[in-house]
Amino acid sequence: MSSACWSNLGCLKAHFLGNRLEAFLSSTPAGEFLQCIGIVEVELTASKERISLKPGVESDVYAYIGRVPGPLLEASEGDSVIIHFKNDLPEKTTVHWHGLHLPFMMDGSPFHPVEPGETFTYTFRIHEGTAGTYWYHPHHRTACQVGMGLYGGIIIRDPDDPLPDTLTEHLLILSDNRFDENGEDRICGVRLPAETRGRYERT
Ligand SMILES: [Cu+2]
Repeated sequence: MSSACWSNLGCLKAHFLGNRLEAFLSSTPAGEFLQCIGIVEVELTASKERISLKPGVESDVYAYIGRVPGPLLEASEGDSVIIHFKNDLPEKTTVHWHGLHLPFMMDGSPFHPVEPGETFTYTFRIHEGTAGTYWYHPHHRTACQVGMGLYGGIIIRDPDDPLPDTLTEHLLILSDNRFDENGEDRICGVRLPAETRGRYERT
């Protein structure tokens, strides 16, 4: 099995499974490819963008590589993951890898914010027994930044994935973006009613 993630670094991931490796090599420079075996290495930038989430209406959103939701991160148990993160937002942020077991420093907690204009490289290994579906999101002003569009899916696979290749997968991400009918932000830029404030600020 081989798959490419969203980076422009070239190939990102591959497994040695007979001649499928050769097929991958034929379209990718070998040197670049060999560096990536068992490694998922991607670039991820958070930035403010203006996009349409609803036909005919544009909103100022927070996006990962210009997308809401952010790109899907795929890895397998045993892989090493390297995320070159850049914060192009006008405020601090983090990337928290929700549900994955990894070192505290790499967990994108509120204790390790990435300042505007700064970069941080998240590195961690995917443990055995992790296969499943997860998501990533910030942990700085969490409700606001998630509500503005910062979230994306993660799929971790068992190297011996029992699902046949012929099966088509669809990942469904349901989100509760906070914009009004005119596309205006209704969570970050507004003062929330007192009765709801704690609920949002303490998440
Ligand atoms: Cu979370």
